[in-house]
Amino acid sequence: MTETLTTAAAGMLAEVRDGLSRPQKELPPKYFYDERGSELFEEITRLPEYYLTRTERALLERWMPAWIGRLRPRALVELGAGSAEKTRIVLDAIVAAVGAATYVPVDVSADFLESTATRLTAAYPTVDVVPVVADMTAEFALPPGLPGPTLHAFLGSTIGNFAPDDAVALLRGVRGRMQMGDGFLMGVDLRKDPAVIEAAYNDAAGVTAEFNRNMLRVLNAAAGADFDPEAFDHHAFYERELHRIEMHLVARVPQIVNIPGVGAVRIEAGESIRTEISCKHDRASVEAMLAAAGMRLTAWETDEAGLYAILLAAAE
Ligand code: AVJ
Repeated sequence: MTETLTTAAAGMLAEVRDGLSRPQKELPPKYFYDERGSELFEEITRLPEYYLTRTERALLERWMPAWIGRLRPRALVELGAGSAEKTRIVLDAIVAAVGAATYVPVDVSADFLESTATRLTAAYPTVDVVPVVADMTAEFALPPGLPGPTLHAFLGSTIGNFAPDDAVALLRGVRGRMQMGDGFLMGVDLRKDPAVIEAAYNDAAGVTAEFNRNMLRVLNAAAGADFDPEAFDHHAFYERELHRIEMHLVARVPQIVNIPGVGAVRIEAGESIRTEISCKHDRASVEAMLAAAGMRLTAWETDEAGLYAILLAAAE
């Protein structure tokens, strides 16, 4: 346990040092999510401007019974096990189709996994919950003897946090854990009028701005840094060439941030730290990523307005 914590802390410092020494300073979006960050994200998913979560939920409700009825998976492996709500739609369909199943939530947070496992075990008496603590971008092994076929799921458009090359690397990892006959379920936010996308990341209530600043609080608590979150403005814009939202924290005044193990980092007035990219896709870009990872699309559905897609893929 101590070993894990030490390794994680060292990894964090290396990432922070690395990210803050680039010409465009950046920090990894996984550092949004302490308890407060997860709460803020939950709040984002209920905002009127943030269409992603509710659109994905409606698509899952509409299509899971049919897709699950065809695949008849005996196990569900979910990357970045998030809040359990979207999981429940998939699990409900699996339980309805095949009765019993094994659910493998994969997440970096052991605490989070434990509470998810406890909750789901209580709600699904025929589901065996086997959590795996792992970083989804690194190699990890599934529990041995998982019943097949297995449905591998990556929901919430979290794939958008990865630039195309990194996304393909992640999907290759998924492919490496798939057997022939397994399925891969993913949710992706689609390219559309940039004004609609920008509104989703610049909500009127300012929740996304607080979520963005929360990363600095996380680094203060976890790495002993002395960021002043109030000295940074939230800035989110759609980068049209790269089809992605970029979220930045822009320094209001020049400042020097001290981070033990990293040192003193100078940030000029108006200089920004990029905290997240959220890449938007279309069917062609998704098919290209899948092909590069050794998979092929077997089902694709969008909402009527074409805001969001869920898809199923098979191993080639
Ligand atoms: C959880 C990565 C899908 O990119 O829309 C929401 C995170 N950031 N508002 C997204 C997020 C700002 C979200 N993902």
